[in-house]
Amino acid sequence: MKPESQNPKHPTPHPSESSLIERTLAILKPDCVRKNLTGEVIARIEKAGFKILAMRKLRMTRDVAGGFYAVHKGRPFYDGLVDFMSSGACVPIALEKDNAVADFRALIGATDPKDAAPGTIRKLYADNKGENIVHGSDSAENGRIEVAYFFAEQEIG
Ligand code: RTP
Ligand code: MG
Repeated sequence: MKPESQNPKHPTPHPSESSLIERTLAILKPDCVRKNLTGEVIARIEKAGFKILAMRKLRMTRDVAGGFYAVHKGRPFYDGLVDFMSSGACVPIALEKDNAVADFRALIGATDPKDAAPGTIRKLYADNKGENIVHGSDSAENGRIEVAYFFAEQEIG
């Protein structure tokens, strides 16, 4: 009996071919919705190679927004952030791609549009650090947790 790696029915993937498919959660924030920019931003996300797994439009209550950003509770900007995120409708989107978390943060740019690289979504569309158009998860683990905050597994496809 051949070892598995030499058995053509069970090829061992070469390391360079191994997949790093990740999930990340985007939220098109209330400023994006108010400025009628959701279509433009989604087009940029799709052109960058992200697959949309699930998407919906909703308005977060203060409790839901506060829970989502609970990691920042106690920081000076927390109350303003919760007020803003619950100030109108937003569009959470579950995304999938190789290296999705880092690639999505590169696509949206730095938190403050003043510091964001040219061509990034925040540089193009955001007014300031508070109203910065879009959220992106900051780790693969948080990507999975944040997708599950808005979407049941049966809704994802
Ligand atoms: P996000 O979670 O929304 O994708 O933003 P981020 O990772 O780039 O930044 P994060 O540190 O997670 O902060 C969450 C949101 O809080 C607001 N913020 N304001 N005034 C401030 O110093 C400050 N720091 C953060 C921003 O609107 C940021 O998007
Ligand atoms: Mg963050």
